[in-house]
Amino acid sequence: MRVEYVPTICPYCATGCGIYLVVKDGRIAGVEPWKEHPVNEGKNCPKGRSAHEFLYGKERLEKPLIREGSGFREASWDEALELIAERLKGAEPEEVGFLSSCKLTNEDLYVMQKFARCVVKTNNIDTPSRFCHSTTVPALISTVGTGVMETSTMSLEEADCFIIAGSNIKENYPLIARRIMRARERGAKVIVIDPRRTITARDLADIHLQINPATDVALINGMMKVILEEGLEDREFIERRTVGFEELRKYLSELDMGEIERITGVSRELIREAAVTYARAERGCILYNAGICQHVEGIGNIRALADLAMLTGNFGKPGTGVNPLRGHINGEGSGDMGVVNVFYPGFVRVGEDAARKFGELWGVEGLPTEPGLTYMDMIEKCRILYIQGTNPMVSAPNTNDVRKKLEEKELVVVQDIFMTETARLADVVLPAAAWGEKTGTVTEVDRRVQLMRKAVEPPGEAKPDWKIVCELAAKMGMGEKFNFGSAEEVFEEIRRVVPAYAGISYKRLEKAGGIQWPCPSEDHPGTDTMFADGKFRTPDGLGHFFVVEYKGPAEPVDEEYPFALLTGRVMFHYHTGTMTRRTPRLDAEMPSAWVEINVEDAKALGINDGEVVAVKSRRGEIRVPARVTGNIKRGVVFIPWHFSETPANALTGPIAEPPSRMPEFKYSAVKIEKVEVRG
Ligand SMILES: Nc1nc2c(c(=O)[nH]1)N[C@H]1C(S)=C(S)[C@@H](COP(=O)(O)OP(=O)(O)OC[C@H]3O[C@@H](n4cnc5c(=O)[nH]c(N)nc54)[C@H](O)[C@@H]3O)O[C@H]1N2
Ligand SMILES: Nc1nc2c(c(=O)[nH]1)N[C@H]1C(S)=C(S)[C@@H](COP(=O)(O)OP(=O)(O)OC[C@H]3O[C@@H](n4cnc5c(=O)[nH]c(N)nc54)[C@H](O)[C@@H]3O)O[C@H]1N2
Ligand code: SF4
Ligand SMILES: [Mo]
Repeated sequence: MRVEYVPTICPYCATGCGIYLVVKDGRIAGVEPWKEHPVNEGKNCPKGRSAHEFLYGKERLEKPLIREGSGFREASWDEALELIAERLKGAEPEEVGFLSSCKLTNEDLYVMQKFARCVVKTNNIDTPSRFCHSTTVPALISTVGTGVMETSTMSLEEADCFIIAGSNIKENYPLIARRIMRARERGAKVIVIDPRRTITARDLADIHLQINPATDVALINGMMKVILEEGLEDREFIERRTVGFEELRKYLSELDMGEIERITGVSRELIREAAVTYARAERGCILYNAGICQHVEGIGNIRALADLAMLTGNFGKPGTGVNPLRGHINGEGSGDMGVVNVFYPGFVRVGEDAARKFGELWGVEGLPTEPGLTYMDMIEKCRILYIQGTNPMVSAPNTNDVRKKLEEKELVVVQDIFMTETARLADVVLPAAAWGEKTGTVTEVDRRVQLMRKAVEPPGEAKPDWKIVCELAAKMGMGEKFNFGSAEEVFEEIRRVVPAYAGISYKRLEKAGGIQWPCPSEDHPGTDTMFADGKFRTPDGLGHFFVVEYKGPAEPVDEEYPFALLTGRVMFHYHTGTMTRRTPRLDAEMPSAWVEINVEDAKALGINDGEVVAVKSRRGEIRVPARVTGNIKRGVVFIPWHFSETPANALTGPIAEPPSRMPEFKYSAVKIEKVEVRG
């Protein structure tokens, strides 16, 4: 038997842990630790340890499929691509939308956006980053000039105080949590802001601010008020490196701490303790994620956190900053590659200049100059949808409505590795090669570009995503612009058009741990810490304070819908479950969903632990067993959203206005009812 060890990167979260794939006779038989990999040093969480199993899961797509009646028939690649090309040729650019992915490689994504812009001539392209960090990008661009993690996973150990806001990091980034634990062993303090007493709060927090959901702005304003009252602000930093402080100071001085206590549900003593602990730190590090981002007022939440970091001068050193935790394996890369309705590759803003610049680089005329539609707006408005590596029937808000919209479309193409809930509604299904079956790069949470290597052949006729799209371009008469012979050739073009990637090559990426962008030239080592040169990336190089007023959620609880529903994740599952629920070891750990409810609330409703209850919102209803606990606040309930048979997103709904168009996954008004048992 031939055994081979192929070094690669875990396909799940954006931590980007290294693993070895053990290949026996052309099949991946297991995963082994990659001890020299600097991110995880040979450790992996349960998902990483079983990362190969889903490849052999049921419903793996192996052939193109075309709808016939209520089912599908197999088709040749030629026939399937011909059909799509004909429909695309007959459509106006604004009628077509591309829902792309944070799961695919940079090469796959770059080719997809190039197709949308060069062939269809539309900026209607977006990814589930819309649901993840669409609030981060405008918030941090307006405050510090760029929406990226400012330190690195490894440098977290240099921090002496962490604020972990709206992230259950111990479950969702276990190998990043390990760095925080190490820092803590050396004396670092940890402040966790979360309405639930999560495993993160339990195991990592010195101070847990168990706030009412959607009240973070009030809390952070309260913390800043304390810092100013105590004279703990970094005056020199504020004067030299920022603008807008005076307005903020004045606004904060007028706030009433009693009111802040009432809104947040956190005592002023605890707010004070947290504020002083952070402000006194040498290297204070803010890490935030979905609990902060996924709100209609998410941009405000993040601006307030940036204010807090600027007030205390926590920038430019390893282990500092206001750090968004990109979640998906290639969430960062999807933005870098321009798979966004408002950015060409390299975050060049859509407009006349961008169209001219990329028109010259690509040798194509008439590139689109107007911003395209966002994820949910494409589902609403486009006649033709090309859905690649995303599963909106489970991951998008208000899934009952998404189903209706998809059913009304003239053409839905789904390019995935499995027959997903979304693929079942498609007209054409295209089988993609998965991780492990193709080569390509991904960009992790800390701007770390890494190489994923092909270990085995894809099943049946499945092909790498970039290749499928190149073949479709050829069918549309644009083959010569998509004449790539390998993923590496695509990457060479990426290097030419994205300056931050210019110094990165496949050769250099053979090194464990990859390279962090910006990396402008081949002799550049990559960038561990942003802003180390003393300048922000704003046009004037300064940090911009914002006055952020507390506004609250879009759909506050009321008498009819008295509970605030939070949705989120668990360690063993990943998003819509297409991969982890096809991994027997993981599914056995956690086979179904539940609703977490406070002991007192359960008592008042006469609900016992384990009893199935109905959870209803204005948009839908699901039935799940109650998990009665003291770890969640009164008036708040939590449902993990990984389980499509009990879809949490049947309940969610409100979406922010532009620019973020972020769904409020972290607050929907619901009611909980006992389910009548009929005898
Ligand atoms: N195991 C696993 N790991 C993952 C993923 C996965 O699906 N499974 N997904 C990856 C992706 S794409 C992402 S984006 C990340 C997400 O990572 P996290 O942000 O850690 O994920 P969530 O569990 O969605 O939400 C985090 C916390 O926000 C809290 N929260 C809810 N509302 C509020 C609020 O109003 N304020 C505050 N302060 N907190 C609130 C919730 O109680 C929850 O504990 O995880 C990544 N890692
Ligand atoms: N209620 C609620 N909803 C949420 C969230 C929440 O906290 N609460 N979080 C939101 C967040 S942060 C995110 S990031 C989104 C995630 O939402 P999605 O990205 O839509 O969810 P995934 O399950 O990761 O979907 C990835 C899809 O890609 C497919 N796939 C995997 N590998 C490949 C490949 O190589 N090629 C192709 N073509 N396909 C592939 C998988 O089978 C799967 O169908 O969900 C959002 N939705
Ligand atoms: S922490 Fe993330 S990248 Fe690391 S093994 Fe777990 S899922 Fe994979
Ligand atoms: Mo995400």
